[in-house]
Amino acid sequence: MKIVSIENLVSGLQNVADDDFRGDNIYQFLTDNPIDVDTLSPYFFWSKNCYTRNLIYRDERFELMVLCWEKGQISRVHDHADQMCWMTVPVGRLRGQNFKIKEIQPEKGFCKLEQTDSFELSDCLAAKVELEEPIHQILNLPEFDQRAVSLHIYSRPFESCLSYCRETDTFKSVPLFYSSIKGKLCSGVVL
Ligand code: 2CO
Ligand code: FE2
Repeated sequence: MKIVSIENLVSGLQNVADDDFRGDNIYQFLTDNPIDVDTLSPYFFWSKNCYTRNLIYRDERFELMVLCWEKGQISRVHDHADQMCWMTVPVGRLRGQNFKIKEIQPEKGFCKLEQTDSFELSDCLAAKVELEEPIHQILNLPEFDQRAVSLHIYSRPFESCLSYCRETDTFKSVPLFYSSIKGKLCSGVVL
């Protein structure tokens, strides 16, 4: 199968009509356009502390970024602020775990979650975070024993999301930050 440079992936996405920028269309686009990892590597930054979020392209309609996961790094349990999300994993493997809400009292910041399905991503397989069940966690499990890189498209871009703590059954809005933008480390970011 052909592999596609990040430049061509971005221009392909820019050319998608507004009405088509949703669900299965972008999923299929990612499936049909596996990324040439060499063209992504200028955006790779690794940190001992947390997975890094590296912005490649952003406009009003979507943002595209790569996340770099050291062995064992995991995301928070979180949502995507009601925005659509598609992802692929061109390097390594990642486990996704979905959750559903069992009980919620928003005014108290209380939310009890229950695990639902899990999925595994590798080899440029595409996945979407479902709007109907948007709470999830992504894990580069220690047993995978390798770094991983994931490519994410969010539409529209969002700068905060809800983060859920399973120990205390609480949730709150948290800000999201880029580690790098267009291949340059953001100021104040320590790797
Ligand atoms: N949504 C998380 C983030 O943008 C990564 S988990 O995969 O969706 O930081
Ligand atoms: Fe996520």
